[in-house]
Formats: sequence, C-alpha cells, structure tokens
Amino acid sequence: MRRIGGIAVAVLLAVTGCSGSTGSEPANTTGTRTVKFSITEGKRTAGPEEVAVRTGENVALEVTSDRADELHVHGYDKAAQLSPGVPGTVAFTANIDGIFEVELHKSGAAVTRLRVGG
Ligand SMILES: [Cu+2]
Repeated sequence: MRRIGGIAVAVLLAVTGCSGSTGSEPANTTGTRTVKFSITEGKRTAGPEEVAVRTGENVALEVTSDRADELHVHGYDKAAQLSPGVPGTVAFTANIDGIFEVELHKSGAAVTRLRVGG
C-alpha cells in the first residue's frame, strides 16, 4: 500500500478534515507495538506525546477516555468508539510514512502524534 504515500502528505495538512468513520478493527496482538493512553477531561494524563515507529510496524493505540468519544488516527483514517472508562483500540500496519495526528473528536483532545518512517 506504499503507493498511496503521496496522498498521505496531503491528508496530513488537512488535519481538520475528519471523515469520522466508525469502523472498528479487531486488534492483532501478535508482533504489535501497543501504546496506551489515558484522557481525562480532554487532556492526556498517560502516554507519550509522540509515537515513532518503523514503516511496516504493526501498531495498536489503546486509549481510555473518561467520557464517550471517538478516537481517530489521521492519515490512516482509523477510528474507534470509546465508552467511558473502557479502553478502545485502533490497530493497523504503519505503511504510510509521515506524521499524523491522533485525536478524540468530541473533546478535541490531542492523544498523540504518530511518526512513521525516517
Ligand atoms: Cu479526526
């Protein structure tokens, strides 16, 4: 899927252009880098400001929010619905190079930055 890498750069610039897709993917825990976050009142209370991974690495971002929200990984356009206090995960293979915002749509919380490649 590297052929769409050029498109990813354009998507990165349009950080407010959220499609809000609600598809959820089963988390693959085999050979996956899992990074956990907590969000309370719209602020990150646990987890790194940036997640840097190699191209092709399997990544799972697990987020626990104190309120219902939608987790969204830009660029990859992966989303997960979050229930209060219940961890939600987006899992994917990091096959698009670039820097992508990970956010919660309702609270507007910045969860982290995903840096792929380099
Ligand atoms: Cu978004």
